[in-house]
Amino acid sequence: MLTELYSMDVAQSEDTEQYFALGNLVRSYCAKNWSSTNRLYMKKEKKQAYYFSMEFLLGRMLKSNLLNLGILETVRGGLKELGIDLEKIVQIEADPGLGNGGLGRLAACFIDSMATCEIPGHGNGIRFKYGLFKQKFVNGYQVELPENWLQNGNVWETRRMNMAVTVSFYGKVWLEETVNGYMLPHYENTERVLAVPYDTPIIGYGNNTVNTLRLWSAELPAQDEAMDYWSYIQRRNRIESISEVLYPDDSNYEGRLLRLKQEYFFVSAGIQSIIRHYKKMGLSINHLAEKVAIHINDTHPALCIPELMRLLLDEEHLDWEHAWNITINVMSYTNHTIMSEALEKWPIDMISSLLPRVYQIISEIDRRYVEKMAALHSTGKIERTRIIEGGHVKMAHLAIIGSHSINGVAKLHTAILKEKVLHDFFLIYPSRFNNKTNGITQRRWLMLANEPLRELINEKIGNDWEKTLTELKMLKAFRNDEETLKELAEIKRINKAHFAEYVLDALKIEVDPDAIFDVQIKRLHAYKRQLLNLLHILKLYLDLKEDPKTDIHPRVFIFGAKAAPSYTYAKEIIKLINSVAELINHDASINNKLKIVFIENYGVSLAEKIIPAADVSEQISLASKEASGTSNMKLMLNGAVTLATLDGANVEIRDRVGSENIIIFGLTDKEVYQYYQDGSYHSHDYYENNPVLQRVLNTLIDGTIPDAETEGRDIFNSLVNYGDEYFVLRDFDEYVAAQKKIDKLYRDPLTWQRMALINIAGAGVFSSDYTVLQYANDIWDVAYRPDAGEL
Ligand code: 26W
Repeated sequence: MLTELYSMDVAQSEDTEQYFALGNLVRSYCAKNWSSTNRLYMKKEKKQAYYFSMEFLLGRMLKSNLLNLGILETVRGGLKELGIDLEKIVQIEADPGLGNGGLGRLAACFIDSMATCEIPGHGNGIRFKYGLFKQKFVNGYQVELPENWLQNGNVWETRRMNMAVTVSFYGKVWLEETVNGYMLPHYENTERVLAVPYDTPIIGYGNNTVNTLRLWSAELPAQDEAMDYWSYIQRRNRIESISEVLYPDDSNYEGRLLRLKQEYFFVSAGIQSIIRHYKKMGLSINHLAEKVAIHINDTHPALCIPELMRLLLDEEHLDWEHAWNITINVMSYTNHTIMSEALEKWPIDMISSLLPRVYQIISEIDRRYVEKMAALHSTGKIERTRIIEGGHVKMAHLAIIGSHSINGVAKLHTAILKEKVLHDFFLIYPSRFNNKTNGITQRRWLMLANEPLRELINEKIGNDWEKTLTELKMLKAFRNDEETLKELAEIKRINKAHFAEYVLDALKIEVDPDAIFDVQIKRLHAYKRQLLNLLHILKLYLDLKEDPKTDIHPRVFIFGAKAAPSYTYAKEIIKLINSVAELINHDASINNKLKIVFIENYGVSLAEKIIPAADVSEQISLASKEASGTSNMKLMLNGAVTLATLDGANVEIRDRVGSENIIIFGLTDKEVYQYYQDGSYHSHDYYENNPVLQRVLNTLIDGTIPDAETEGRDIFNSLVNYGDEYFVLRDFDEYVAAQKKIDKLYRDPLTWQRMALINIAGAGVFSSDYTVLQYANDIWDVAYRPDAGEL
C-alpha cells in the first residue's frame, strides 16, 4: 500500500504515510462487508433506521476500526516486526470534533452499537469543514482556534457524487391546481444548493455488518458555473458556508440564519436520499413507514417532519391525512435537555423567507393541530402547546406533534419531562412518552482506552463481557479477593503514571500518581457547577495555609472543559480556575498536597487518556438540570468512584452500585422545584451565616487570587448578590462533607478498590448496545441479530 500510494517502502516512509497506508488498507479490508451489508438490507427489504443528528463526535477511528474488525493485535504485531509503533501512528489521525459534547458523542456511540448489534441503522449529518474550535489558554483565558481536521485528508470517507441531491432555499412559492386535481407548488427564484454525501463505514464489532454514516457537504450546482466570475465566487462562498463550521454552542440557542440553513440542508438532503433509496426497492410510497424509521436527535433536525410532508405531498401526491399518518409513524424524537435557553424557536419571518414551502406546511400542521384539539383540550393548553406562537416556530412542539415517540435520556429526566417541562404534552399524548437511558460503547471506553484493565477482567471472568457488558457483574465475586483488588490498584496506578507523564509533557505540571486524581470533564456550564468544585479547592487551600499540617491525602484536581465562545460567564469561570491553579500550583507551602490541572482542548482523544486514570468522578450538576450525563458512565466503567448529586443517570448508577459505593450529596430535584415554588432561596444568607463559606468566597474579591479581579468580582456577585441560580452556596457544606468522606475512604486502599470494583461490575447496563436495542425494539421497530446482547 505504501508503494501504491507514495511510491516508497517502509524504510523511507514517515508516520504520516504509514498512517494513511494503514488507513487505506483497513478501508479496503472492510469494503466487501460494506457493500454486502447494503446488498443484504436491499435484498431482504429490511426496515432501516436513520439517526439524524447535527453532531457526530466520533473521535479517532483507526484503532476502533481495527478492534471491531478483529485485527488489532495482528496489525500491532505486524507493524512491530517492521519496527513501527502502532500507538505512534494512530496519533497522526485528526480527531474529528464534529460535535459539542454529550449529544454528539452519544450519536457516535449509538452508530458503533447499531453496527455491533446488527441493527440496520445509519447516521445522517453534516460534513463540517471545521469541527469544534481548538481551545488554547492565553494568560488563563480561553482562546478559540480553527480546527481544520480535513487538512491532511480523511481516509475513512468516500465522496459519492452520483448520490448528490439538490436542496432549495428562498424564492417565491404558490400553489396551482393540476389537471388531476392536485394542488402543487410552483417556485420562482429559489437558491439551489448541491448536497454531496460523504460516506463513512461504521464497522460492527466481531461481525460482518458495516453500516453507513452519511455526512453532507454543500456545493455549488454545476449549472451555476456558467455565471460571471465574481458572482460565481460570491455565490460559491455563500453556499459552501452552509457546511463550513459547527456551531460551538452547547445548550445555548441563538436564532442564527446560517444555523437554520444547516438544519434544513442536512434534513432535506437526508430525506431525499432515503426516499430515493427506498424507491429503488420498487416499493409503493404508501408503505414507507414499514421500511423506514427516522430519529430526530434533539430538535436540531425537527424540520424532518415538514420536509417529509413536503415530499409526500408535492412529489408523491399523497393527500394530507395519508402523508401525515406516514410521517408520524416514521418519526421519533429524543429530548436531551430541560434547560430553557436551549429550546430552539425560529422567528416566523426567518423561516418563511428561507423556506417558504416548508413554512406553509408547518402552518398547516399547526392549524390542524389547533382545530383537532379544540374539542378535546382547554384553550390554554392548546395555546401553550401549539407550534406557531408569539411570532415563532417552536421546534420542540413541532417534533412532539409530528412524532410517534418522545423519549428522555435517563429515568429522572423522562419523569421531569412528563411531570414538569412537557406536562401539557404528556396529558395530550401519554403513550408517546418513554425513557431510554443513555449508554456508552465499552469498545472505545474500556477495551481501547484501558487495555490493562481489559486484560485483568479477561483473566478474572473471561471475555463474554466484551459482547454482553452486563457480564461484568461476575466481577462481584472478587469483591473480597485482596489479590484482585491489589491488581486493580496497580492498573490504576499505571494509568495515573501514564497520564502524569502527559501532564508533565504538555502542561509542565508535575503531579504525583499516588495522589487522588479527581476528575471533572464536561462542557463548562453554570448548571454543571465547576464552581462548586473550585470553592472546595479554595477551602482546602485556606485550610492548608492556616495549618500546613492539615491532614488531607494529596489531590490532583483535573478539569477538562470548553466554554461556548459567546458564554461570558463560563469563560470567566475558566479564567478563575486557571488563576487559582497558578496560585496553588506555585505555592511551595502547599507542599504538593493540592494541584490543579486544567487540560487544554478537552475532547474525545484526551478523554481516552484521562478516564482510565481517574479515581473520583465529579458529577455535581444541580439536581434536575443534567439530562443524563455520559462521562459518569465512562468513569465508573474505568473504576472511578462517583461523587454526585441525584441528577440524570447518577440516580441509576446509585441504584446499580448501592449507596455504599457512591458518594451522594446535595439538593434533590424535588427540593429544587420546591425552592422555585416558594422562592425561599436567598444565597446571601448562606454567605452571611456560614463563616467557612464566607472566607472562601472572600478570596474571590480580596486579592488572594492573582490576576482575576474582574472574574472574581463577577462570580462573587453572581453567587452572593444575584441569586446563585444553581444553588452552589446551598450545596457547599454537603459537598465539603462528601469530599471529606472521599478522603477518608481513599486512605483505606482495600475499601477504595472494592468500591472501584463494584462500580466496574455495575457499569454493564450502561452499554449503548442495550440502549440502541431498546430504541430498535420499542421505537423504530427494526429487526436485528436475535442474540445481539442479552439484557
Ligand atoms: C441549539 C443549541 C443547543 C446545542 C446543543 C441546544 C441543545 C444542545 C444539546 C441538547 C446539549 C447536549 O449535548 N445535551 C446533553 O445530551 C447528553 C446526551 O443525551 C446528556 O447526557 C447530557 O446530560 C445533556 O446535557
